[in-house]
Amino acid sequence: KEEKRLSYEQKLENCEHSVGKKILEIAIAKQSNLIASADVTTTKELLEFAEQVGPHIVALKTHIDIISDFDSDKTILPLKDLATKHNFLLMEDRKFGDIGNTQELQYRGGMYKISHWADLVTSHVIAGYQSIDCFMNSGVIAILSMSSKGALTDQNYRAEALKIVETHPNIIGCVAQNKVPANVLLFTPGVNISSKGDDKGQQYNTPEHVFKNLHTDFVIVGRGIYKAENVEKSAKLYKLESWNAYLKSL
Ligand code: 5FU
Repeated sequence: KEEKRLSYEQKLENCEHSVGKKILEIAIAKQSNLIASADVTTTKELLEFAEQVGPHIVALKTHIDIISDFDSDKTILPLKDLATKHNFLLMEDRKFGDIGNTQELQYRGGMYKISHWADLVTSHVIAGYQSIDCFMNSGVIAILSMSSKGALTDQNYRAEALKIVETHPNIIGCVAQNKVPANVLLFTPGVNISSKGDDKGQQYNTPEHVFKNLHTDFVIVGRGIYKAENVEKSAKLYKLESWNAYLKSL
């Protein structure tokens, strides 16, 4: 018999990390499990996008280093205000992948000062357990496997990575394309309703597929929303499809 998935309420009871609790509380309050990926390249586009999708998402995922006119006062301050206004978290998809000392410098310093504003950060765990110690101000989402064709995250790698995910207190969950134990929050990118992939190796599944087969907790949608003709409408559609797929998977 198939193992049942846990509800957000059940996961909230088991969750110990404050940011993990927060994202679950937002999911329950907004009836949303959608994370919008804001892969736009100017501050203006980023803020407009956040304003449009804000009411429908639990978190806004950024690649802050693709913003061509980044400025902490003009980019981050208004973004934080929008996050407060619409009750969503900021998730920087930095995919750290270095030794702890270097990651600490990248996380706290440089021009982006990620530790000052990111509620969540993504990180590989390829450098080992201790490399994750430096992320003190954010919840960490570990990369277990990737959505692109030919990714090297094979079963052995995933099994070893999962041991770190399940034991490191800074880690709240992981990004993966496979099922994970019910106590780990699962974030799944590579989600699109109308496309199967792109010509650069990206592969897409539907919300229905990932909730039913992977027991995903949160879907991450980029081009399906920010490239849509009507961004707000598309965010709403992905929110409803994903929430219904979650309810069906219970
Ligand atoms: F870890 C991962 C992964 O395995 N696949 C991804 O696509 C992260 N991503 C990110 O999700 C990627 O960097 C994009 O920011 C986003 C997906 O965007 P899309 O436009 O929906 O393909």
